[in-house]
Amino acid sequence: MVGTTLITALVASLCLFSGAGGAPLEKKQTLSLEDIQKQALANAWKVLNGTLDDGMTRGKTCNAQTVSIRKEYGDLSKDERKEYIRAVKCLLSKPSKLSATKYPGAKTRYDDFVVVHMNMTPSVHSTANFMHWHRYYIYAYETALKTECEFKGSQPYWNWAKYTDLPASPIFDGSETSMGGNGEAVSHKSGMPGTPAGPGGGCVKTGPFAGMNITLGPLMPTMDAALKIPKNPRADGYGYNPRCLRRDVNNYFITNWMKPANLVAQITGNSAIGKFQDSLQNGFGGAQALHSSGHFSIWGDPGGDVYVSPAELVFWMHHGQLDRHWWQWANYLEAQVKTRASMYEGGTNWMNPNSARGKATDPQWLDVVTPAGTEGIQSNQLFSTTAGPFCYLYQ
Ligand SMILES: *[C@@H]1O[C@H](CO)[C@@H](O)[C@H](O)[C@H]1NC(C)=O
Ligand SMILES: *[C@@H]1O[C@H](CO)[C@@H](O)[C@H](O)[C@H]1NC(C)=O
Ligand SMILES: [Cu+2]
Repeated sequence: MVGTTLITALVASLCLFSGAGGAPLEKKQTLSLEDIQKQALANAWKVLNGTLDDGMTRGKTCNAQTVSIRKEYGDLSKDERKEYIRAVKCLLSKPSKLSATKYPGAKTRYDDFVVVHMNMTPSVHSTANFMHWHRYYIYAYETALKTECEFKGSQPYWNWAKYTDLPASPIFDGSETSMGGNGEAVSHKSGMPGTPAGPGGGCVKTGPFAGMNITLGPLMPTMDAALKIPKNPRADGYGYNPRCLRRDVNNYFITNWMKPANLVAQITGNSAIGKFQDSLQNGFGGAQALHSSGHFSIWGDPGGDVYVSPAELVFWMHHGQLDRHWWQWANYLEAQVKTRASMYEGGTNWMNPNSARGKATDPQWLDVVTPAGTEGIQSNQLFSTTAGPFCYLYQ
């Protein structure tokens, strides 16, 4: 109950200073995750409707009629889920646009996304552009689904705090409307000291993606070495290494570190973006970090591999939630919307905390998965989900 303790402490310290202006602060004490979502959405609508200024310049093309709403996977209808699955399968079946000599492991259009992430990993994690680049990256994926595979919906997300039994959730239940089931139950140890192994660990053999192979990596594997996952023929991980998609979907992280109170504490306890994004990656108030906890809730190969993780099909729903969490933080306090929209803080290389400071004008790159007309787009165009190239809100 780390999160609850923190909120109690926060509330106590707020009360000390509340005085005459106590009313708005009292409201804060009872904020639930649902309240945060409700407030964020209401404020984001005001921004879109022009009744609240977030400091961004936006054209008229993104408006109440054109904005798309990203939903939780479990809130999609079965037909909507099937349509998403169809589009993902389509990307998995189209040929790669990369050089076969440089990237022999990249066979499909989907693999192009994995290579781009592998190439950019050190410059887009624990850096100033962490949230911004990944927002852009998910948008590129959603755009490819739409423009290359006629996808009719919006990119769904996985609400970390929604399920208490993740393998049984609509995302992983192995039904025809899931993203494939958990990996087969195989005896194995956890790849992370101090954590229990999950109930899977083997190949995904149920649902629409049963029997699927991945081909790139591994580069930074986190599974038990006894599982003997084959090494990539090349040191850079770009060689062709066909092997089954493995998962170890587990409840350890969601039940310990991703409860509603953990999410609320992380959002309400970090008012500057530097601390907000650092604690998403390094943990907050004694809890494991939400970002890595999401990855490790799926685990497996490549789910736990920071470089190759987008080859895990649910990567996009996990990072969709990360993007939503940031959007909630940026929007849930009306008086902070303008300030938070343009906050930008941190370095430019994950291995070097003293690397050059990121600037809001830094260009961001996506190589062969760049959506048309967005080459080298600056971070400051990626601040709002309804400005720059984006036009979406979260339900
Ligand atoms: C913004 O516009 C939409 C669509 O017209 C409407 O449904 C919504 O209530 C408006 N929200 C605000 C906060 O004005
Ligand atoms: C998956 O990879 C294995 C191991 O290389 C191979 O035997 C199998 O034929 C591949 N399956 C598919 C569907 O490509
Ligand atoms: Cu990443």
